[in-house]
Amino acid sequence: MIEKPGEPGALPDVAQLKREVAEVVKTTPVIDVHTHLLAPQFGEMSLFGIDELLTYHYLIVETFRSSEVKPEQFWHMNTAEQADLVWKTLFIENTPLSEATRGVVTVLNALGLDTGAADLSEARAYFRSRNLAKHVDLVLDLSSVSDVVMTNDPFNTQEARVWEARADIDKRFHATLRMDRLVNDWEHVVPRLSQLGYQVETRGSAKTAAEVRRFLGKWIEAMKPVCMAVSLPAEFKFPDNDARDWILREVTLPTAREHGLALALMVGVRRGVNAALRVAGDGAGSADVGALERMCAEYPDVRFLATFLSRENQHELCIAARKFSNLMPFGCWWFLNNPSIISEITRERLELLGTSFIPQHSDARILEQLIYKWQHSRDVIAESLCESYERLLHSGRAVTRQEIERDVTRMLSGNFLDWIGGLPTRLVTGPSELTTEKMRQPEEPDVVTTY
Ligand code: RAT
Ligand code: ZN
Repeated sequence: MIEKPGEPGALPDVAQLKREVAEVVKTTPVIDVHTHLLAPQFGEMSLFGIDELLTYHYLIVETFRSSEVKPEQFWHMNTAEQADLVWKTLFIENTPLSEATRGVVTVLNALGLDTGAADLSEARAYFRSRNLAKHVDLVLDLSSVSDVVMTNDPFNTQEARVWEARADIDKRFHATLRMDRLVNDWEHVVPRLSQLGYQVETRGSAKTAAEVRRFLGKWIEAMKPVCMAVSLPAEFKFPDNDARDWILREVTLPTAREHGLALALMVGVRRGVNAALRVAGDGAGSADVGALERMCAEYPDVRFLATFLSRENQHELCIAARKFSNLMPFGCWWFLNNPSIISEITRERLELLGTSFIPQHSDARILEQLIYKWQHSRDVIAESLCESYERLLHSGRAVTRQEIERDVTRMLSGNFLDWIGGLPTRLVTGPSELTTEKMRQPEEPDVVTTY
């Protein structure tokens, strides 16, 4: 039943509406649909603590801007030395005003640590004293994150060992089968697949495509991913006449179909703009949203999640989503994950799409980042949503607390659950089918993922 101003449950008072919206957005559990976190069972790949927080690549670039240290010097330091330098440069010698620096302050504050400490000794002692399992519970609780979607590269040998061992991975952590190497680095992937025993050749053939699909099928069986994902360059075209187009058409999209997996496209990255900065050296570029529209039109039976890195592409993405019901916009990605831009994008999406989008993901790489990324984003999402409810009120329709809860739940978890058809269960069973591949995994060199 639609509540009118004055009817029971309706919230015609703006101050009260603001309080209710803020509370609902703050406390509604979220499924974090794209992170680089790994469950504790992944051992040292599962990052947490002050040294990792401070050596986040977003902060490394900011340190270069405010200190004399050159990238080569920085990369020669150990993690603790790097963290000390970042702390001194960005938090003591400068005021932590940027989004990434403020994030560290939010985290320290939430954990009851000194946000203006002269050095890192107190914070280091705190994290050393933590039991990881309990710490994960605390962080998920403080961030109201119910489920974390990881990024899993099937070519990462270190990670592969955990999947092969069929470890009992924390059920709140879900896999994404990341396709970047296959889709964007086909030439280097071919020798690797051959080494693993797949009959593939650089010049795509039906046999090669079938073999790569067989490879992905095994990983899907092992990881039970919630979806597949790939980042694409700003110049991405579809259709195109290159290896990427072939892989997408013959491998990725048929795999999405066969396994009923949604495909997340993250478009607009320019990798290695300044290669000396390593993981911190990527940039952004405006992309062609038309390429995504053409893919949605050609593959109406595949569900796409999409995010663009350039601010300029956001409006077109909303319009594309209005045209294709197999397209779900998600998140304010990477360089867009700042309050001013989240606010703009969320308001634009609400105006064009109602609640039929996923407003945010964290992209967290270090566990405690969940605290700040979600706290900061929720504040802005609440403001944007409240603005929409206020306009609606002004037009003559007051909302109820139940409606607010329904809307927020839809955006923070419902849309994603619908899209992926529910969260899969990873059953820990007998020996993995991947064991045969394990025998062939080269011991050296390890492929360490940067995705
Ligand atoms: O936001 C990030 O941390 C980036 O480095 C990327 O990893 C990006 O999110 C990606 O998934 O490619
Ligand atoms: Zn990411």
